Amino acid sequence: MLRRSVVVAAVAVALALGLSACASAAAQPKESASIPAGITGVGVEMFQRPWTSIGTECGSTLGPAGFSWVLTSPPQEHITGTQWWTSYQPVSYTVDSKLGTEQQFADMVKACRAAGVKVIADAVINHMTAQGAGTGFAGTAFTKYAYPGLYGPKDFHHCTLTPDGSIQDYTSRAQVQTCELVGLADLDTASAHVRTTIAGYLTHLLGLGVAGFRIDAAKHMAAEDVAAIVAMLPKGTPVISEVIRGAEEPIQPEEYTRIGQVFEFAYARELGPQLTAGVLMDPARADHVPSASAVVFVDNHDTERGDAAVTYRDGPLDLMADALMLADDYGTPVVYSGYAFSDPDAGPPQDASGHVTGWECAGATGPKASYADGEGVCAEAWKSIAGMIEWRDAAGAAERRPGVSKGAAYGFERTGRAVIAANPGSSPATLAVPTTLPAGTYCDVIADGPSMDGCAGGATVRVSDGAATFDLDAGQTAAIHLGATG
Ligand code: ARE
Ligand code: CA
Repeated sequence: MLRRSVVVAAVAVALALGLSACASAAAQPKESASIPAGITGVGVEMFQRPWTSIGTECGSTLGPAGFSWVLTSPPQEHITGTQWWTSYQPVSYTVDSKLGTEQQFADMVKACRAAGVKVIADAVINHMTAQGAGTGFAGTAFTKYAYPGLYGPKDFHHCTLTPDGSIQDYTSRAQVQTCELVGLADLDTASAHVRTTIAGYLTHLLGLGVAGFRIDAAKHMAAEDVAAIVAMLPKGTPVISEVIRGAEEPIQPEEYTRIGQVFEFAYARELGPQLTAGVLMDPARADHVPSASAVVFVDNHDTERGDAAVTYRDGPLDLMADALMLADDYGTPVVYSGYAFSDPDAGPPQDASGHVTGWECAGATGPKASYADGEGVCAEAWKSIAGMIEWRDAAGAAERRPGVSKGAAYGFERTGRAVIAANPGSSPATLAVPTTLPAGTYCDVIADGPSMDGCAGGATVRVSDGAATFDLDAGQTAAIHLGATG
């Protein structure tokens, strides 16, 4: 008994330090020599979801579906207010927010780890509040530039490059990194005190069991500042920097890849418009970071309110985009799960105390034609996504072969392992995709979800004479792999 708990504790420590021996060895990139270790497997961003809800879903949904990691919204104390973006105005690093208490956060991490799901926390470390004065969600009184126990006025940049101190010109490196992002008090991340204080917060979260971090607004901190902070964490801690690629801008994601992974915004910008135009093509990836450095997504909490071509509002196209991303051989994919809204500022449902009440995903099996405001869009519970995670595992490291098209229908094979076909057009199409899969009857894991023994769900695709023949309705995606046959 004693021995077992010692082993469990040792494993827990190893996991907390990111030393897990079984951390997806198979998925390690070949070109890893100069690229830091990162997070692998399929992730899901669960935007504004309370800790108790994520903890429950790790056991009931994420683990069983094969998700490897979950990205949470920021866990630190923030300004009060009903908008979702209060999470991005830190008041203190106390882990007590509208999403839950520190105990609830720790319990979530434990439940997720027990289900084989790592937790990546969103780290808001470039700035504190824009709001001038007030009391934070956990009761901390503050004024802009003075946050008790953490920072005083000397710890901020106080930019004088623009009339109001806010960033106006993204082509100016100095403005982007030392002026205020939408008026948010900009930390002097070159200062030793600021770096140590931030590293202390992140170390605390690692102690609660998180595996790594999204670095919010990383573009707004010099890469050397981010590197110095990350260097204070255990070696190998995965970090994903948010550096939105902007065509004419001097600061590009490539500057941050020596620190860890980056979100590659160009990925969705290439894929999304193809779907809405109904013209799918093999990816060009002209301006992408190397695969091992890239975390890719169809949309996230900013782009679903901004320039994302495809979001939950697009129903089957949203699912198609997720499926094509999961079928790809580029990057680490993260599926997005949020809530429906008509007001872009609107927060998720909250109780009188401002705590997010969360939402039930039970019964969600696929995208809905329409959602009520505040209703959860539970992509993590869609059986097609679980089917595609199984498909991705079956595809493994197999090469992505050039695709074939007929009309709007497009498909490709991961050599000898798996085939996917999608029809973003407005009329039905039949597409034969060349494949080296053995002849036979395969189960469509998009229609029926994973592991349908003998294709019990009834949706099948025939492979014969070196081709998989897909009959696709308008908007339909179908996918087959070696491990699911009729
Ligand atoms: C809110 C209000 C503002 C108000 C401000 C202060 O919306 O009107 O001025 O509060 O009171 C989130 C929301 C913001 C919100 C903020 C603070 O999105 O609306 O402001 O929280 O509560 C740039 C950054 C990038 C950033 C995006 C939003 O480079 O890092 O802007 N994304 C992250 C998060 C956001 C979050 C923050 C950062 C701040 O994902 O959710 O803001 O913590 C070009 C450039 C991009 C630039 C983009 C938009 O594409 O290339 O770099 O992104 O324009 O300006
Ligand atoms: Ca900054």
